[in-house]
Parts: sequence; C-alpha cells; structure tokens
Amino acid sequence: MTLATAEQSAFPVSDIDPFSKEYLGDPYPYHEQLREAGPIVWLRKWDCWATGRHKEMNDVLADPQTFSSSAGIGIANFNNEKPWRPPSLLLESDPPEHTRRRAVVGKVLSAGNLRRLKADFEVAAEALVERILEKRQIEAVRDIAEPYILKVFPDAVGIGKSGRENLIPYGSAVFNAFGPQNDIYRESMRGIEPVSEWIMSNCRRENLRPGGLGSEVYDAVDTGEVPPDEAPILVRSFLSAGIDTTVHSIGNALWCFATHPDQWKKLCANPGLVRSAFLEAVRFESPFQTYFRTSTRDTSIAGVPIANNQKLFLSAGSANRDPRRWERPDVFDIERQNLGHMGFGAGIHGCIGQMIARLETEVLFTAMARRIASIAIAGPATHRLNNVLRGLDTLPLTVTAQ
Ligand code: EJD
Repeated sequence: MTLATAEQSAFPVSDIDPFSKEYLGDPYPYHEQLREAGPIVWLRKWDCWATGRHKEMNDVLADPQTFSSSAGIGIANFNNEKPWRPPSLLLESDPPEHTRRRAVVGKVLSAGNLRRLKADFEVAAEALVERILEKRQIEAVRDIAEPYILKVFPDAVGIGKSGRENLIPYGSAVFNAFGPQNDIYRESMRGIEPVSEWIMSNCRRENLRPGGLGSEVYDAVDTGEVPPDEAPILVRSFLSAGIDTTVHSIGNALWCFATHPDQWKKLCANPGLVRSAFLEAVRFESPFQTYFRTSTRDTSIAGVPIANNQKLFLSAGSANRDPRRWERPDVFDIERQNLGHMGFGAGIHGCIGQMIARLETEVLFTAMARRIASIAIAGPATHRLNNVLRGLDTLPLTVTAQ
C-alpha cells in the first residue's frame, strides 16, 4: 500500500490486488488497508477505482444510472470486451429492461410464492441432520452444504436429477469470470463447454417440471410479460446465482458457529434467532465479496473526479466490517442489529433470491439447532479460492447430539 503524495494526486493509490491468492485467502487485512486509505482509492494493478467503505458503496449502488451494470458487474468492461457468455438479463442489465424482468422474477421468488416449498426443505433438512448425527465426524461442505443445496434448490427450480454435479463447476466459472483472467479463472474455465451446454439444456421449457420456479418463468411468457427468447436466460440466472452462494453461506455460517460455540448455544436456546443468525453470518463472512459498476458519465465520489466508462470495484466484504458503520465489526454476534449490510447488495440489484436463500438456510439451521448440541472444528478448514466468492472447500466437524 502506498499513498500518492498530495502533489501527485488528490486521491490514494493502492497496490492491493483483490484477485491475488494472498488477498483471497485472507482478505480482511487488505480490506482494512483499503478502507483506511480513503473513501475512494485507485487500484494500480487493475487500473480501476475501488471503495471498501459502507457509505460510498451504498451511494454507488443507489445511483444505477451513473454506475451501470450493463457493462458487466465484473472487472471486464463489456463496452470494450466480449463477455464469456451471453450477459445476464438481470444482473448485467440496467433499467428499463432490468425493471421489467426483475418484476417477473421477483414474483416467482416472492416469499408468498415460496411458502409451499418449505415442507420439502424441512424433509431434506431432517434427513440430513439424521445422517450427520449418525456419522458424528463430518466434512460439512460435502456432508451438509452441497448435498442439501443440490437437492432442494434444483428440485425447487424443477430440473432433472441427473447431471446436478455440473451446477458447482458452472457456478465456480460464473463467479470467477467476474474477476480477471488469472490462474483461478483459467482453471475454472477448463472443460466448461459441456457444463454450459448442460445448463442451457436444463433451462429449456420442455426440461422443466411444471409447477417449478423455472416453469413459472415460462408461464410469464404465456401472459406476455416475458419475451420468449428471454426465458431460458432468466432461468439460467437461477442456476447461476442459486448454488455457490447458498452452499458458501451454509459452510461459512457453520464455520462461524463452530468457532463461536457460545453463539450456537444461544441459537439452540432461542431458535427464533435463526433469521438474524443467518443474516449475521452473511455479514461476517459474505459469500459474494466483490463486484463492480461502470461509470456512464464524468462524475465524482467523495470529491474525487471519476471519468466516464471507468470500472469501480466495490467490496461488500469490507463494507460489512467497516467500523464507520458497525460497532465491533469483527465480532460475530447473532443478536446484532444487522439491517443494511451489503451481503445481499443494495439498491435495484439487491439480491432477488434472498427469500429462497433464507428459507433454505433457516429451515436447515432450525433442524440442526433442535438436534445438535455442539459443533466443533475437527480438522483444517480450507477455503475454495474464487475471484469474488468467499467460501470453504473443507470444514471437518464433530457434531454432538442434544
Ligand atoms: C449473483 C452475486 C445471473 C446471475 C445473477 C446473480 C448472480 C450471479 C449470476 C448472485 C451475484 O443472472 O446469471 S450473488
């Protein structure tokens, strides 16, 4: 970290590389450097602006006209370079098209519409808890997070049982592609073609179970709310956004509880805390850490001039631990007042899937809290490095019955 001298520039300049293995392995010291350098910082390594502060991030997300998503929310600027796949019609789009599409998908993913899924989630969670209590020694990513999500979410969307193992590598590629074309990116893109083909095939109407969430997108084609050519790409959004994010949120939350046994005890004693507990885990160890916006005009942030067509790096992970916004930000506290954290974003692109993500995880953690008295780390927890995600690859645990 170097600070440009005042004679050279009126803004801080940093050599932090938020896509290096060092940063991705332990981003928190870098977050602090970024936040303390200033409200807005120039990243020399990638020639872009960056903020690690909650206020500035929130301001940027509140002004989607000036800070656009349609040039991509990754480091690649779609105004200058070709995207690796046809852009998302939701995430990588702006009003007015975004608004129209989001309204349809918002109805499909609304809390009321999801109510009927709860019983299915409960059956899956109960079965899983039964299995892990029998094993006692588990690896939580492969024994809990992945099998639970790979069952309940694809079932909810309405895709077939075969080939679901493609969902994790696909998500890994989608999220790595928001970063630069480094080793991590290239590794996740190896052999991605058949995976992408499997995904797109499962987005076709004839392959979606009637009554499932995917099929409901096609119902909106019949009513004229969605153009037919948009439907498969909208269903693709479910399969892109709904797996790695929730798998990592479960793994990260279990890591939080295993390393804060008092908080697990508190949840067991008061299951009504499950909602705020999950929100706190997403604040404390945010699965989706990093994204960008692109300026659409000459503007300024905190008095620093930003030219048109510049990429702006936003760190949700850092904003979620900004001491300007949070008391004791580095403390995991399930009773904390959590409203306004950046783990689900903010503004018009704020996470549209959070109702289903929360339903899935609340059902799982409720089932676990009823039956499991303690969760203890039983071996090395390792991270699965991804350019924009924070999540675990392994989490060995010992679980003890109530
Ligand atoms: C996402 C951060 C898509 C898509 C939408 C959202 C995400 C990824 C992909 C989930 C970003 O529409 O393809 S958390």
